[in-house]
Amino acid sequence: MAHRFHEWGLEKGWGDTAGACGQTLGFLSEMLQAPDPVSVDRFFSRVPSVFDVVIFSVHGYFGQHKVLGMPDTGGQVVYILDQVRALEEELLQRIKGQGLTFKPNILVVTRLIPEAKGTTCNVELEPIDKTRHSSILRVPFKTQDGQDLPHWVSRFDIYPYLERYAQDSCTKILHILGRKPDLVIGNYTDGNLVAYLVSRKLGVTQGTIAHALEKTKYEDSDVKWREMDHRYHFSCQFTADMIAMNTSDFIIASTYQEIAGSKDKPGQYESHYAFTMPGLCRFATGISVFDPKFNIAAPGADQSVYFPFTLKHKRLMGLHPQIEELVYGKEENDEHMSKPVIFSMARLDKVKNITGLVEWYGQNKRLRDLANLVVVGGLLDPKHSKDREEIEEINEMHSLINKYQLKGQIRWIKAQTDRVRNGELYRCVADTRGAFVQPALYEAFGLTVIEAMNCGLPTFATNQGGPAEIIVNEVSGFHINPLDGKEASNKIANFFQKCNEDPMYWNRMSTAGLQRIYECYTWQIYATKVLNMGSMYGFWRTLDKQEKQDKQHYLNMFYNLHYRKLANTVPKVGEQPEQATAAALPDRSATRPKERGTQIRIQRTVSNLLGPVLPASHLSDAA
Ligand code: UDP
Ligand code: LCN
Repeated sequence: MAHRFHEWGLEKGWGDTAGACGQTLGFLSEMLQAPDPVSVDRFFSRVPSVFDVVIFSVHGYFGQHKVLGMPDTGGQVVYILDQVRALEEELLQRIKGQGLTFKPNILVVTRLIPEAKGTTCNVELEPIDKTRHSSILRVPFKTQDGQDLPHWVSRFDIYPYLERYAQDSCTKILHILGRKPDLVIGNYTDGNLVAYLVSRKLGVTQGTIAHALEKTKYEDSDVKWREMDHRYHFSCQFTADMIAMNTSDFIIASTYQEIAGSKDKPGQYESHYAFTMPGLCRFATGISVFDPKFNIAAPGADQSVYFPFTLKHKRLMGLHPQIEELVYGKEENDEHMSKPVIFSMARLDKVKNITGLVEWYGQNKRLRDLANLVVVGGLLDPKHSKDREEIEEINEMHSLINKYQLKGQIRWIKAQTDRVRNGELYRCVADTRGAFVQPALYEAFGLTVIEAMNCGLPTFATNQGGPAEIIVNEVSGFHINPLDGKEASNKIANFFQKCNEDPMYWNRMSTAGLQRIYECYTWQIYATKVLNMGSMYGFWRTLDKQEKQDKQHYLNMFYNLHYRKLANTVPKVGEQPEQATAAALPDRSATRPKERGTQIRIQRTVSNLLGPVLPASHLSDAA
């Protein structure tokens, strides 16, 4: 059979049985006769074109254990590791179905951080748990004199290191794989810029995942870029995003609203269509959301970790004493323990609005009578944090807990890095017939939302961003408006009141949340879609060469003449901005009054740092 195929000019890979080969040929013929999205997708899902995949996720502490909740280390790590498992499984199935015997390879390339803070971020090559052919490859940033940069660098300050990083990574990847990868995928601005540089060098298909573009997270971040640049370096970031979006062969978004927004709010990508950074540049047609490179593949949650609280035989009873201590503290108090728990967990960034939730709770007496509040996030002592925003939020948490006298009604637990125990924590909250609240000012997707729903916990989540699409309001959970705390806290209070009147109401909401997850948010659905994209856009890239080349030349020029200068203005750790390149940024004198405002903010932070701190009993430092 293989011989006959060869005679006809067909290579191996049409199927593992005669029936499968016939079917693939049938799909080809259907696609040639009547190409529509379904037939094209069906045929390309059979084409053996993707075996080796490289995924760049550069910033934060990227590891498999003890990293979640560390600065810049959140959902993207979970997303990528879970994604790799699902992609490997799907690749293995496809290769087998194609009748081939190749082994796939997936490399997640991140930064090697010598000062790893008890994580494995100082290890160069680490196999990924629950996979056979996937590893994390860590490549260090280099200082100007060629030494490995020892410490973590904020995602906002990362730009001057990326070009050298891309070159070093490329060399390592080729060495490990022994060949070019078939597909390079970037994650977030830094990963996407590196993916652009590597795919340009190797001439391979480039995919883009943003996770959370920063532009829509901060009001007027484009127009006010100059005020914010010393802190966030948006001039660099937005430019890098524009380059990567445009060079990329395809873009993977988690939700529709990420691309095109809603009635009231522009989408993350949509906001990049036309914008101006005054005095720097104007994008007239940055990226069009009608470009066929846009796709939606929503992530899932690892269902071996996040499963319903009702599956008694799978519950991790051995963890319950630790979890009870986390949630209730050492001195147990019957009144405290009898109430349902409102639970929230996030990095302690401003945009996550955990402090907002504490304030809403503090101000709503009815809610305080109905339920207790447990929040997991950040560190408890500002002295232990190096993250600018986290320090401000820690101080704010302490001051709110004092201001609203929340002792006995709140537990603030520091970031929890053990995913398995976190899964059981969600379920223990469900045992109290509690609820999960995700109050972010803006959330790109919101993995905690689907984790909580997977565990059967009724969920209230922000109506700003992905959760508005994950949850069907009042059907599979509830939307809350993070800009109207009074309304949000009343909505939560109404829910608990209704549950008191009709205990089945809680069960109905729990089941409806689970149903929504099983229909739309699983990793298996995700992996199928992404590999189809790799195959289809990889093919398209070969057809579209001339047009693509012209655009690519323009973007390369934009990178060389514009982006590079901006990246050089970002101070490297322990260095001042370069004199010569500071001129790349226009005159800052126009923003002086705002800079005075910044100084005032910094002074306030210092006085907060010196302010009173809460007695330790409300806080849990347990690891
Ligand atoms: N997470 C955690 N411990 C924490 C805070 C967060 O394990 O203290 C996990 C959380 O369970 C989720 C991820 O980190 O898997 C956060 O993802 P999400 O999409 O909610 O937000 P992101 O941090 O990516 O903005
Ligand atoms: C980053 C975020 O901010 C979250 O909203 C997403 O859920 C996460 O990445 C995974 O995509």
